[in-house]
Amino acid sequence: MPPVKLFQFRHSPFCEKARLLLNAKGIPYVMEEVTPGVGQVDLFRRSGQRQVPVLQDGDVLVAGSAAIARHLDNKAPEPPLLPEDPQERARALLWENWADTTLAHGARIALLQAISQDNHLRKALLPQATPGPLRDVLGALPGGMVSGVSHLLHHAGLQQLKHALEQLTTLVASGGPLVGPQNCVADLAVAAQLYGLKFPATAGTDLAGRGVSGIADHPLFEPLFAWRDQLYGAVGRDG
Ligand SMILES: N[C@@H](CCC(=O)N[C@@H](CS)C(=O)NCC(=O)O)C(=O)O
Repeated sequence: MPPVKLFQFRHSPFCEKARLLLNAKGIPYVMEEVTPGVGQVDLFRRSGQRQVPVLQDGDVLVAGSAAIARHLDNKAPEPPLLPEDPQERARALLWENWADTTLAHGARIALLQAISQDNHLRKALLPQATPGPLRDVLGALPGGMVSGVSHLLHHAGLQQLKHALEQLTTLVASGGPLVGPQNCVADLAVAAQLYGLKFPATAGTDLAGRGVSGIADHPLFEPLFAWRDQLYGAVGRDG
């Protein structure tokens, strides 16, 4: 049986989520980097949609990180990504949905702004095949500048993100999982969306430890990123 294949953008948080899920399951996988634009046309032909991550498991193609999580639980029930207890399960699914939508949106805005202000971050991220958010940055950065207006537009979103991160930091202070069993999909989905806020070691030496200033380097959020790094260790994604 050939290993499963993950079609991905290296620095996409949703692809990081898929990689964390595969790691948590202990399922070996190979990665295929999708070229933004042209590669997505090919992906559309195969999967009927143009976004990554897409998982190929034999003849089956699964698009989207949540669908991938459900697929992996069906494929290999142990260890479960979702709790068995119906109420815990519902909680985990709500957490996953929040991470994939609200947290993802806030983190994306924060990273876009950080990239516009941080030369090193821009250089480290842009030479690679550019993931979705970064393609947007290219469009939004005529001459490498972001207008004052877009800063104002993003301000409320950034504040909301910081508030959410404060609550998360409080919740993980005990070191335990957010919901259910260890390495539950809720925790993995949240951890994945922290990717660009403070890049983990898996992002490579150019990026590791960097991220959004005011978040990556703020002592208030240290326990949150320590929790994230511990989770990476627990699923064996710390190299
Ligand atoms: N809901 C999807 C979101 C996936 C997503 O937003 N993927 C982005 C990369 S972070 C993408 O493929 N963007 C390219 C595009 O939209 O054309 C999931 O959970 O996997």
